[in-house]
Amino acid sequence: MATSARTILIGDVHGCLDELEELRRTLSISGDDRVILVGDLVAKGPDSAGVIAWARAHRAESVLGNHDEVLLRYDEARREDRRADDAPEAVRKTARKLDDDDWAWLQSLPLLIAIPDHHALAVHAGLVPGVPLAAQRREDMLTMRSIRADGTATKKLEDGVPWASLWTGPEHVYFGHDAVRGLQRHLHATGLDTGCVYGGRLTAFTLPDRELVSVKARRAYAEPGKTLAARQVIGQKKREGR
Ligand SMILES: [Mn+2]
Repeated sequence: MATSARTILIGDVHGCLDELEELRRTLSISGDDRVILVGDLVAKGPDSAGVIAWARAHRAESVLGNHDEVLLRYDEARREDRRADDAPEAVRKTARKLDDDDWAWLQSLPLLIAIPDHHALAVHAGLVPGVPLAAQRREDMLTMRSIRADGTATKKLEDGVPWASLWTGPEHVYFGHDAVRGLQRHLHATGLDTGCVYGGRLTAFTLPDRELVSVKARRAYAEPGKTLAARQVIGQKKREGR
């Protein structure tokens, strides 16, 4: 099977190294492929440092996710001798495992990656429809999920509609960050966070074939937030015909 010249986008990994490696084998990812992660490589899962090492070893690109940024801010505070002692133990634990090259790589992650061959963009959380790329706010790109009635971005799910449903292009946007909505396939935007770390799946989308490939989580590594937990109960009741 010819596997050259693919672009492969991968949803939020959150330290799920085993599943990432299984996805690599399933897709026969090689050095010819352009691999782009949509951010949140770290936190919540079993091997955050391992995922960073994997990305560097396979020359994968990634946009910055909000959890990747938490790690960077911790390191910054620590180096500037500001108060870093209130950081969660999980953040310190990952930080202890990273070397200088890992930190340099993390610091180099952009908010946005252009994929001109496919008229596409990758961003962690989203983009505000109607706002030029250069005027998008950093905070929105890292944390947004919905658009309110007044057109502004919010990280809250229920306070508006999915931003991706309003995005009109021209570039197709690939993103993560929203495990509650899970796989989202809109006309001009595709959401790839299928909650692997919560026991869901790790999902990839390939270009130009537009093939959706995912692997099942070995187990749930983290407790989902309230909204996701509630949706899972609803989903279970539906399956059981209640
Ligand atoms: Mn996120």
